[in-house]
Amino acid sequence: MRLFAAVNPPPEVVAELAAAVAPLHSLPGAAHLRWTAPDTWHFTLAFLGEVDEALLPELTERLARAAHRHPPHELRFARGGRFGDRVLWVGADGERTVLRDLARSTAAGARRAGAAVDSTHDFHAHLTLARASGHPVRLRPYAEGLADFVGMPWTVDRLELVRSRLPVSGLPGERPRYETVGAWELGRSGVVPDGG
Ligand code: 2AM
Repeated sequence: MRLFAAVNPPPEVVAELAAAVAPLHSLPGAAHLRWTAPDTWHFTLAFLGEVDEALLPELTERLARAAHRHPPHELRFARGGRFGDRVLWVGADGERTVLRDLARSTAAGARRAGAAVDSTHDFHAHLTLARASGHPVRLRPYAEGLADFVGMPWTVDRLELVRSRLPVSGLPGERPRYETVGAWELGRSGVVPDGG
């Protein structure tokens, strides 16, 4: 199964960011971008790719330990950025070094469990808002549209392991479906209880 580890912002923070992003949909070329859905917005800490189901017990154990080693911390979404004209993202302000350390532990734990986590790029906190779809669009005005954005603070207090199911229909605009398969509170041992 295709897996990644992530942290998810609370709904009011997502709503605030969605309001800041809304005007960008009127910029030239916006219809040619593949926009991510606000209800799936997250910071990816580690992308695990295809993982054999047999690795899940050890992976779960390792990720629980990684979560346990880092305290809850405060972030804000802040400022737009881009990877060339391929990806438009929003970054983070606040206790970013804690998030980075959590990301490094998560990647290391997943690697020890046998997942082929990419080790060539260090963690760069970014939430993908839109991706190029093949039709060229200049992303600079989009990133500039978020240059002054600084959102409300939120507390990162749990690490999630998410399964990603890629679209199979081939219909344009169809997005991957995400399903949380494990969650651990930061700074504490044990899993997040049901409904928590
Ligand atoms: P991205 O937003 O920077 O593209 C699910 O695909 C999540 O895993 C996305 O948030 C995506 O990050 C991230 N990811 C990181 N590396 C990836 C890769 N090589 N392929 C697909 N997704 C990747």
